[in-house]
Amino acid sequence: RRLWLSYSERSALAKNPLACRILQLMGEKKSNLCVALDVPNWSELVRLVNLIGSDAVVVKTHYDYIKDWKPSCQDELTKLAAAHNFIVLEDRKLGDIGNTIMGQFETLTSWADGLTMHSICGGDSLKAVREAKVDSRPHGVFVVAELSSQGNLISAPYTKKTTELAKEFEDVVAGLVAQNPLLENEPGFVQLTPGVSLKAGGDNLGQKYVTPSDAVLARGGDLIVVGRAITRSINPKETARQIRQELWSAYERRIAE
Ligand code: BMP
Repeated sequence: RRLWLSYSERSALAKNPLACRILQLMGEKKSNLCVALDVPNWSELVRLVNLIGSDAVVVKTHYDYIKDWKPSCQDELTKLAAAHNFIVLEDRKLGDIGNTIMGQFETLTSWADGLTMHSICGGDSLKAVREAKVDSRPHGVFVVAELSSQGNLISAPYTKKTTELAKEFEDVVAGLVAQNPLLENEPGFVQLTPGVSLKAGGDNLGQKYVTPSDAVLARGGDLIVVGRAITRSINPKETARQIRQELWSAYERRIAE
C-alpha cells in the first residue's frame, strides 16, 4: 500500500522518471516539503530560495505570477536548483487539446522539471505529453484530480476518471494533485497536496487549509505544498524549518503504523 511504504522504497516502484527522482530526493533530504513561491518579484523569489531552498524537495513556481519574469530567470532558477538540490515544478495547469499541450510541454520543460496539468481534455492530452520531444532529464506531469478551493467544479466521477488516466499514462504521470488518498494501491505515484498552513482555515478567496500533519496523515499527501504560510511569515526560514519538521514527523508516524 502506498501510504505505508517509505519514499525510498517507493522510488524503485515509480514508472515515471520524475516521480522516481522526487521520491528518491525526499528520502535523501528527509523532507516532504514543496514550497510554493508565489511572490511578485524575481528578487523576492531568489531571496526566499536562498533562505529555504535547502529545506524543500520541490520549489513550485507560477512563473506568470512574477511581474518581472524574463527568460534569463530560467537559467538562474536552474542554477539555484542545483545549488540547493531541489526540483522545479511549474504549476502551469495545462489544459488544452493535445497539440497545444505538446508545444507547451516542450517549451516549459526546457527549464521546469515537472508541470501540473488538468485532465479536462482527456487521454489525448496525456498522449501528447508522452509524444513530446524533451531532453533526457527526468520530466513528468502532476494531474489535478481534486482542488483545495471551496466551490470548485470538480465532481467525483471526474476525480475517478482522472485516477484512471494517471494509471493508463503512468510513464508520464508523476502523480496527482489531490486532497484525499486516491491511488492507495499505487505506490509509484506521488500525491501532491496543497492547501496547507500552520492552522486549519482559509483565505478570503476560497482557499481552504488543513494542518501539516492532517495533510500527511488524514489526506494521504506525500509531497505537501506550502505557500503563504512560509512566504508571508515574519521569519520564513524558521517557519519553513518548523513546517518541514511537522511534515516529516507525520510521514514517519504514517510509515510506522
Ligand atoms: P498557499 O499555500 O499560499 O495558499 O498556496 C497554495 C499553492 O498551491 C498556490 O500556488 C496554488 O496555485 C496551488 N494550488 C492550490 O492551492 N490548490 C490546488 O488545489 C491546486 C494548486 O495547485
